[in-house]
Amino acid sequence: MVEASTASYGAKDITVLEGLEAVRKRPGMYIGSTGPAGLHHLVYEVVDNSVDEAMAGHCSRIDISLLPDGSCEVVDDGRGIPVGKHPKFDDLTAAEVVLTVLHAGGKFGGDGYKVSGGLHGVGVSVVNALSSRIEVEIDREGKRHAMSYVDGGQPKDRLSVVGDAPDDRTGTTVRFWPDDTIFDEIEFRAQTLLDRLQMMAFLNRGLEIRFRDHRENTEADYTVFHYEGGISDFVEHVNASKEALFETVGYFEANEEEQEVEIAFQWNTGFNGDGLHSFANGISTGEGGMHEEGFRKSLTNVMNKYCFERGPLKEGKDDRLQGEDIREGLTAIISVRLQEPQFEGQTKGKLGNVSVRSMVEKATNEKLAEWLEENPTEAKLIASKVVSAQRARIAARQARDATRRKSALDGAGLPGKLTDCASTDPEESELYIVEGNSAGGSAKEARDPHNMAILPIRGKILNVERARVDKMLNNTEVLALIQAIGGGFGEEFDSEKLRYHKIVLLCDADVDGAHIRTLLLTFFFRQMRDMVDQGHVYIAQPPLYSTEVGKSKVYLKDDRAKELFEAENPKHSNDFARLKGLGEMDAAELWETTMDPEKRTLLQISVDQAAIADEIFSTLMGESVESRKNFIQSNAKDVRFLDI
Ligand code: 0RA
Repeated sequence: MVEASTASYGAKDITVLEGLEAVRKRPGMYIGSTGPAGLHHLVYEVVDNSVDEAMAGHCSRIDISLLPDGSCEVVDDGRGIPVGKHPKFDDLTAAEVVLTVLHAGGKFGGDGYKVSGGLHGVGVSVVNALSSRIEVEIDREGKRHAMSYVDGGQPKDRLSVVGDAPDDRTGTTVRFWPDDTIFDEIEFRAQTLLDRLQMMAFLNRGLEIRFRDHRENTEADYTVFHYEGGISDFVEHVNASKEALFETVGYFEANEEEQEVEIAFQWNTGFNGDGLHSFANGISTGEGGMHEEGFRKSLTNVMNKYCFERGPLKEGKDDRLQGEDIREGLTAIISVRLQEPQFEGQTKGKLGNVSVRSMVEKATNEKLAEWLEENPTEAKLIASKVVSAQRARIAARQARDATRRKSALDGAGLPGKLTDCASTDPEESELYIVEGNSAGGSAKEARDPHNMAILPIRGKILNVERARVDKMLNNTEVLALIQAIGGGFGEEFDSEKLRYHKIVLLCDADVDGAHIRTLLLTFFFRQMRDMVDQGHVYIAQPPLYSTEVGKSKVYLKDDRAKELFEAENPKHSNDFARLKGLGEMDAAELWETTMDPEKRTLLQISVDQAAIADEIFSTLMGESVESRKNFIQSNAKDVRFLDI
């Protein structure tokens, strides 16, 4: 036996390294990309393993640190990765297998976890494969064990006991240095990590997740996420910047043999219809799926039943409520856990397991109805809110029909202010939304008429966060936007019908410009969400400075470009002019600096974590002046709409 296993060790060892080599050859297959998203994925992959320990009831705290040497350290107080010999790889300890074999994770040994998180469940071995160095410390059975790998999985120090575990503690520490030959960039962005860690803490009630950024300040304290209320606290958090319809957060849960669901909800006085956020095994399901279907169907039935039985709707006289009437102003979190989640759809963000639909539908049928009975004051407030939403919808439909007829009369149904491009191929077509008529004029003159369309926008468009659909449609600027873009809006929005695949916002580099840009982004986020998610929205970057060099003008994009220019031209003596408005450039300059595809820089807008983005948009655009002030004060350095 011993001989056989020793003989086969070499072969197995090679298989192991081949596995990691495959990850290094095609990182995208394992972590999605080698851009920022993939880089941050490494952290989540390690943290997910600790969260799995927590879900199995063995871990109560996870500490994540970004360290000055570029590494990231994750410490948990779980059981520690097992350190004994692995039954299948007889020369390797279990811990070494976890670090070097793809998909080994916590699954081996037969009695692994009941349900496991993990983005795609690829495991810590992938992090090893994509790190220039990784160090693992395991406190278990009274001893501290350590091992390390370099260059994407080459063993440096094999697992050995290095001392006693302090106070008999158990737990795992993983510290890794992302490989700069793999990733485009190896600098972590703290806010990206914070957003996701907070979400994980909400989804795992009672778990304490702490984060500190020691890269610049080794004194920096932990940010602590710890929610005894779990997803109820999540709902409260999302609604914090809105005006709640009532104080209570509703909550119910249901468990079946191999799957479970938790739902928390609260209505606010706002009009958004997309406050439903769902998760499966702790992973955001932004494209919805079976759990959302079950909830929506039951929610509509339960509320109709309530409103017809208890008022204010009358059988035979009133129309049935539609789902959207009920979801207006609703913030709800659905979290399901199940054995083998099937993630489908374009971004793998849609839950496909059919059994989940009936579980959620049944649970909501029973428990939401019960909740309405037990909370009559809240139930009445909801009933009157959903019925007024129903009335607004009917009024909006009439307004919409009227505008449809009007635009049919207008011919192509395109707004008069639009200067369209010649091409009818959306893929190559770009729509520039330009602040102000005079800049609009320059842009029109500057553009490439083949594929660039120009739509000037006057002043500030309506703040859609606060306005209801019927009002919104009476706003000419908003109407022009909807008609030009071509995919409709709201629930009916269809990105297949987009007339342009690049929607480029071109605003002044001043406060008003920033405000208009925020209003436009809010509008797109709320009413044309797929367009944002699919990366069709961009921000143009007109230069901040200009200066004269001899007879010609030089434009500089930002402060950094200005510093570089100054460093390279120490003798340059002209004062720099700060460009305030697009209007200060003529058509040729505008083309040269901002629109020419060969030279321009466009920032692509992405919205990663919808629930958190939802909250930020509400904070910035909603009713509560106080929370807006707080947000702007605490994020003054970083009020950007990228990666939120
Ligand atoms: C395999 C089996 C067990 C735990 C783990 C892996 C484990 C992995 C990681 C990664 C980071 N922290 C972790 N904590 C635990 C089960 C342990 C047992 O049965 O005692």
